[in-house]
Amino acid sequence: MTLSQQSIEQLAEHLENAELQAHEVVKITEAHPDMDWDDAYAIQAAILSRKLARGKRVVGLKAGLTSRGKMKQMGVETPVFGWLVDYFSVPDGGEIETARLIHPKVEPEIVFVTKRALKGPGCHIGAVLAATDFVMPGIEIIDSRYKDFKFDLKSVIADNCSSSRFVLGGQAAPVAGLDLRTLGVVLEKNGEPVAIGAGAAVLGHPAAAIAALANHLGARGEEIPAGTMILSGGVTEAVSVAAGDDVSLRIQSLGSVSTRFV
Ligand code: 0L1
Ligand code: MG
Repeated sequence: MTLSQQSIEQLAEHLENAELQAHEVVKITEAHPDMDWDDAYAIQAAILSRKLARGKRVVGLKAGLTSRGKMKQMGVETPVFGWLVDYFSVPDGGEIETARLIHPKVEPEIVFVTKRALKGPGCHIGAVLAATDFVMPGIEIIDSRYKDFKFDLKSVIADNCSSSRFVLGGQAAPVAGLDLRTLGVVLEKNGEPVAIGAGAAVLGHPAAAIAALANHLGARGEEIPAGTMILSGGVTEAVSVAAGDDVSLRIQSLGSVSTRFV
């Protein structure tokens, strides 16, 4: 690590204020070009500590930048990982207050819920499928706190991977009998398809994103607990939204989920 504990806490406050006050900031690597991966995840953890200290609860985890579409869109090559807290959750069909966000985008996700703990290193898709209780559709709303949604990997990790809101819905289905690679995904904005894909866009198999998260946590002596909800990453590139937009996601065999930006 290159940053002092004091800098980590100051950067966490700076990024969390940007989220809570819905304003853009310049990417933090401009002022801290030598920060490393551990610094970035330490800032992310310090933002979470601030929220936990105010009584917020972790309700899930996420992998991001797991599809070629997303990697190409953001000009990066590696998946990233973050956490989801209670107030990020929006009910299926519910409204999202656009004024509380900066420049939101939506992305279609295959969501996993575990029934057994998963621990790396060496976690693989077989272990993930054996430990999965069910999968379901989810819309993730990402909202980078960085100017013009432009960042490098360390800046975005520190910003908790642009996490902002999520909507779960549709049908919860066990993975037995489903080929998650060939599940068709259609994201619609105002009734028009705007992004179309299939599960294999996520690291070849969406369970690979969950295995990557378990291996990432394992390297830090942590695990994915049983009963954890995990967003496996956008299947397609993310789509910008504005107040007045209706968004719905259909995933083959898993039904649909929707939200409205007001
Ligand atoms: O969920 C995601 O894929 C977001 C990862 C961070 C990069 C971004 O904001 O697109
Ligand atoms: Mg995502």
